Amino acid sequence: MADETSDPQATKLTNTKRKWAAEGRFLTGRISRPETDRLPPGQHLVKNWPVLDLGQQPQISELQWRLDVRGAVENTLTLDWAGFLSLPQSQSLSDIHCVTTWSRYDNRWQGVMVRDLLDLVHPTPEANAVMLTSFDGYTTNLLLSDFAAADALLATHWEGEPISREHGGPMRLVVPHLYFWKSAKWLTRIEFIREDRPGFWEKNGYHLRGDPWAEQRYSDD
Ligand SMILES: Nc1nc2c(c(=O)[nH]1)N[C@H]1C(S)=C(S)[C@@H](COP(=O)(O)O)O[C@H]1N2
Ligand SMILES: [Mo]
Repeated sequence: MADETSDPQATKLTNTKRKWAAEGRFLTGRISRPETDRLPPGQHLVKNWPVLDLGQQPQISELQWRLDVRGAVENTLTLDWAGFLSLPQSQSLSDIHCVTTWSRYDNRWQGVMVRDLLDLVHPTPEANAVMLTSFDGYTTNLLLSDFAAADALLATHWEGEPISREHGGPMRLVVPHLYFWKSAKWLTRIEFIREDRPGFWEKNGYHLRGDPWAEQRYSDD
């Protein structure tokens, strides 16, 4: 084994990742599920893609667009549209599970993996959760371990096309392993916080975490 301190590849970044791995920092305890168990309890499949939001669908030009990343991080970051597009681009295929009981399989997303953003900002050891804020005033909270899921994506494209305004374009979050209300459309601010606290729907009766496999729909579940 190479001595990690003398390894020229051992950048600050890889050291941070090793530390996270050693701490088991982003482990969710989830296991992969067989295809026969793909639909979470109480869900039904749809082929279309319903639109759900607070009713206000902000129109954000590329000129106005900003993403602020702040709070418990080593490097705060403000990205404009060009800066965001210059981050590593990835693709992922995932299912949508909405708390209103529809699910939609095999959505092809393209954008920036949340993990690539985390590598840039380096959450501090105090960061346990994120509060997300969108251009329409919507907020939602996620544990850092959920936000940092391997398939969580800051998505700009769906099925090869720019995400439409009604579905949260030009950029929305996609966190496939939680109910879709956690996947903020028109995302503009990510704040890393020490203690998890409720966002909009979570204050209005929805579950703080929202795991569809555990049917965490409402807060009194
Ligand atoms: N900014 C913002 N994001 C949001 C919402 C919203 O009202 N505003 N609604 C959430 C809810 S409840 C759901 S089910 C999904 C719906 O996404 P869709 O309209 O693309 O299907 O967006 C989530 N993200
Ligand atoms: Mo929803």
